[in-house]
Amino acid sequence: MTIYTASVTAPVNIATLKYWGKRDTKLNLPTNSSISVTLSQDDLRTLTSAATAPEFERDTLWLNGEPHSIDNERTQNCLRDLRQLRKELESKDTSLPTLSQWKLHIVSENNFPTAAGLASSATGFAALVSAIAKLYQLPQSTSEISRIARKGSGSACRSLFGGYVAWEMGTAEDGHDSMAVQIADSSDWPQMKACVLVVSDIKKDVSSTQGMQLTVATSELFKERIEHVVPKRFEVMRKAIVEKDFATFAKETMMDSNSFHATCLDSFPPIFYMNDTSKHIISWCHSINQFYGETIVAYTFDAGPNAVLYYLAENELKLFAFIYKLFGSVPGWDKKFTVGQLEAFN
Ligand code: 2P0
Repeated sequence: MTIYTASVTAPVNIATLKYWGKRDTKLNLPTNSSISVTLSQDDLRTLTSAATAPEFERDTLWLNGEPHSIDNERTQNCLRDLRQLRKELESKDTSLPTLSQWKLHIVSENNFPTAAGLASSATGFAALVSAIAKLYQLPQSTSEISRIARKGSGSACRSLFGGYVAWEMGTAEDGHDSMAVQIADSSDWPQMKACVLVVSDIKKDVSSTQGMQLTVATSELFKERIEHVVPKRFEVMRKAIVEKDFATFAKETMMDSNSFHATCLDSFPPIFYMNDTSKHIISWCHSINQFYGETIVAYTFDAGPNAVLYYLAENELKLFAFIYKLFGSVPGWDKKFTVGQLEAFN
């Protein structure tokens, strides 16, 4: 039996300008563009292998050693799009094996705990889509493939690139212009580092999908955010990344985290993702910047209480002298990462 296989890894991305709100829940089309930083794959990643053969009887998926249903709409949408692209390739070159007609066996594994609030759906769908795109030898660009990953999970489209990444919301109803693009490579600003402060590894009680729909439906502040705040911030943050202007990047990152959590609080009933420890971390970051008389650290929080800090390598000792003094140094609660490169999946 001939089995065709391909393996890829997909890295974690942490948004500095948050995706929060969908204008189309089926296609995962966002209400605003977002920006993220991709962490190094040496640290956090999903490894996915895809295999196909004419003898395979059904599509199967194994996640972290457990069989997992593939019958959900999001996964089916991704598989359908990928098979369609492969089919187009096969119809142009009839000597190609007909992989588009065969079933897939997919095995996926994270090297970080799923519940730690580190966007496992993003890396999961990014790796799944990239692995199959590689298996099918699709000629499409990474941005084009990111459109398919987006249908699996919105933030997944950003994990197809390394370095500094924008997800452009697009305006088309069919979502063909809603995809990820790279703003800068990790080598363009290699001094940037990130640290995750694990405040809690308990799974969040309001999922991102539920939370963002509640915000869209009930928050007045949200309208102001998507119409006026984010479009301006997107341009300022992109420029700060290109110009390696840490003070501006940090200020916009912190303000955007606060803006996103403010819209959560403004939802009805309100959504609380941060806890008291998260709020202490915010206060202390401002105190640290004030103490040094310059911005050396930025915080950001996703849909959970864990903090991600961004800082430049040259300030690591300055920052952690404070962090350990304030919060102690329990082994493993602070995890430091570099910004990651990513090889093209094809
Ligand atoms: C982000 N988050 O930009 C924001 C910030 C959480 C807070 O993307 O429904 O898991 O799969 O499209 O991508 C989490 O949302 O939501 C998220 P779906 P997703 O990273």
